[in-house]
Amino acid sequence: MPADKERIVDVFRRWGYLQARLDPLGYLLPEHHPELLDLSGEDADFARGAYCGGIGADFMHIHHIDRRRWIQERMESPAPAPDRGPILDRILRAELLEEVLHGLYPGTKRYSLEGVSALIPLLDEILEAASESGGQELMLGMSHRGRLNVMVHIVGKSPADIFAGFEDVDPRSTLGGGDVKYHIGAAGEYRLRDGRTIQVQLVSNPSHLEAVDPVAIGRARARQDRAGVGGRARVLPLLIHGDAAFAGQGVWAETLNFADLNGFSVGGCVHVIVNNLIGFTTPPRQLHSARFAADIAKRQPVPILHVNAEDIDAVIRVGRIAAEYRSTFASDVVVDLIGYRRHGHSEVDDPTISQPKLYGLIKKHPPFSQIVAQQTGVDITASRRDIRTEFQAAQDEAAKASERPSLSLQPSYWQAYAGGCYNPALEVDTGISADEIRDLAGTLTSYPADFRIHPKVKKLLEQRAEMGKGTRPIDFGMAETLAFGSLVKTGTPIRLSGQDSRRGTFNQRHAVLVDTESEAEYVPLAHVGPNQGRCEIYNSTLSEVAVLGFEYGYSRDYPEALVLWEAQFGDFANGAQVIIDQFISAGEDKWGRLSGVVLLLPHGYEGQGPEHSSARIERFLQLAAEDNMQICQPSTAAQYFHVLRRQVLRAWRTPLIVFTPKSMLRHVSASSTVEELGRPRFLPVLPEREVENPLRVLVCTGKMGHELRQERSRRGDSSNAIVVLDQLYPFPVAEVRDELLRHATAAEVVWVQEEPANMGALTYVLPRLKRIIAHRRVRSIKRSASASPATGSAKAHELEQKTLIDMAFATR
Ligand SMILES: Cc1ncc(C[n+]2csc(CCOP(=O)(O)OP(=O)(O)O)c2C)c(N)n1
Repeated sequence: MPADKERIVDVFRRWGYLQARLDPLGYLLPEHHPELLDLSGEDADFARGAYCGGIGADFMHIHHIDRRRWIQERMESPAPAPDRGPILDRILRAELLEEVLHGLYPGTKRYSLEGVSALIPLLDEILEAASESGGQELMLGMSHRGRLNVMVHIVGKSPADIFAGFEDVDPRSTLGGGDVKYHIGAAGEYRLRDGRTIQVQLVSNPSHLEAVDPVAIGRARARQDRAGVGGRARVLPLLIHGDAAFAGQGVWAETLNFADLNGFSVGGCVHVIVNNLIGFTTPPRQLHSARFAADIAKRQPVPILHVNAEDIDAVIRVGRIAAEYRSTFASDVVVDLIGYRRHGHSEVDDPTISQPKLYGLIKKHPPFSQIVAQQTGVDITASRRDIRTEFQAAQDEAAKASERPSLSLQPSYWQAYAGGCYNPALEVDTGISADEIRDLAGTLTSYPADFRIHPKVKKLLEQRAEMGKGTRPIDFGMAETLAFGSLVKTGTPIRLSGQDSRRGTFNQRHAVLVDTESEAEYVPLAHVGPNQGRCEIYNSTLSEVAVLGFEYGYSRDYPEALVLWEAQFGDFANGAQVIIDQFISAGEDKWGRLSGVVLLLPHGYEGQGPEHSSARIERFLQLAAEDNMQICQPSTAAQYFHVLRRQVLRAWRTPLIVFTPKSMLRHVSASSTVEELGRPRFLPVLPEREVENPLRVLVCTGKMGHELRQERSRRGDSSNAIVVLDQLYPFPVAEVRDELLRHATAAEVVWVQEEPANMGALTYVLPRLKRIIAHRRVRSIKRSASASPATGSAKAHELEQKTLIDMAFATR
């Protein structure tokens, strides 16, 4: 291109999208950028044609010159005209599905796609293009808007299955459980033009907008890992967003940050914003500071392709560019499909109250199918009638159904695993022999001869080697590496991520050794045996919600693996509360979908202040019902070892919440022997071993048990038995009863916790203890109820802790 032309076209490459004709209703007016206005002549006309039509390509922020050139080339060459006939049929079907539902079920929410029905042909084109570069599976995450339509036209569900949701057949089958029809996940097959198929997974989704993003990406990564070489091309992740949610919800931006990270990348995700230029009743100028909701994607070198949802040729062209860009550069790409919303937010909502002018305009605006029919000169009367009849028949079929249809089968890799209530028959032995420990310890504490090890790490590995030989007590760090090592050795894959997890926040893990001169890495866990499972331990981004969402998603498609997320301190886990509440706690109840994800949450009152003390045991206990999770606080290294191995060796798949120690990590009283790791199983209750015929039984969990024992021996006391609950949920009723009955001389049972009265396990444990031992007095020792979990003063903490322990030993 001559230099002069290049200069002119370059201005359009940079700013042309601001003058593109993007909004079918003309609300989003072209912005008159002064640099563009001044340009005229043949070259400017050419560039204007390329960059100011129905596509607004915003890509000049991408610093990779090859990627910019690739887009330029696409935008500046003529695009082949698509065959509009079949496209019209797809738009007509999408719109008629909504119309028929509207007529049959007035006053029912369905979150219609009308106004952005071009989504269906857009997805068609993305899938066609993705399949041409090896795509065989689609992992699709989306919220409510157009979801039912996508289920029929992309996931391949029968319309009768969708109508059954409106008929609400078989309500007894979901009493207290299940989910609304526009949140439930589905699996199906998408048929390509040449008859081949793409397997589609539509991820179950809560109402919480964008929360599904990291879950879908984690699921995609798991399926890509399962597929092995070529997995990134094989599994296409695609997220559909609302414009308001895209601009407003941080979880999306946190998820985008995974794009190029070794442990989290999925080789690019195609994002589609179904942009109806409104969020419920709120217009764009109140929803985002930038001109476009999509602008937040510019935080990374990701192209944003705005497209007018009523320019069908442009929509098809954008679909192809997006899919090909993803496969060429393994990059994310955003398609901003700009249309409108024909009805209220849901169909029971009146939009004329907040947007009277806009909705006056929309009422007069013809459906997109009519516009395309006119453009193509096709009479759609007969097709309309035939498609309506087809949908009507589907409704008849649904009305007669007696059973709620299942929208997806679990993939075959779930066959060996069970959810539901705890079943003791699924228990397996988790101990390993002293020989195995010695062998593993040898491998896990060695490194290549020329590896320049850090002196502190060298010492730690030497100590671990002694632990393996039984000449030194085994601490938590060693117990964990032995658990991981023994599992990967027998083929179980392990995936752990969290902030600074490779070294460990408390300098306790050292899963990755770093050469002091070259910073080369060595992972002993990757060298335990010839046919070992993958052991992946990643430092995560500084996010809770996106990282936990990702790992939960990963666990959904990798039941054979031990998948763990570690919070830096358990206090930060509430940044991921939506994943805990909406997926981990309720996923099985709402969607029948299982996960064995493990949360490692450092917890304990050690004077480190309000945000480094409490993982909020009380919140997890409040969520616990129907055996939806296991909540444990292993108080010794051996208990930690067994609970980790139990989680994956047993066929029961339910999430595991582990409150992990901090100061106790290396504390000798929490350390274990080789024999304790060889014991068959995890013990939900650690019984009293020293005191006979006590006057009282102190019951507690975690670090408290060690502190109470220490104080007891300092006092030379023999009247208090100390019983430690290492599992809080499912509550080990039988074990607690046996232990309390064993101490029949004790007149009272005292629950002791370090958390304030409104926190910790108090309100959960007390009634259970009372129920078990109705005839004895049950009381509790705890900090006073408090708005903040812990004091900010280390000295105040010590005073409090001392008082607490004194009170525990005080007789009333
Ligand atoms: C995290 C969260 N906050 C609030 C809501 C309530 N809510 C449901 S839909 C909606 C508007 C969404 O607008 P947009 O993202 O543009 O999608 P649209 O419905 O317009 O397709 C809101 C605020 C929600 N579901 N999730």
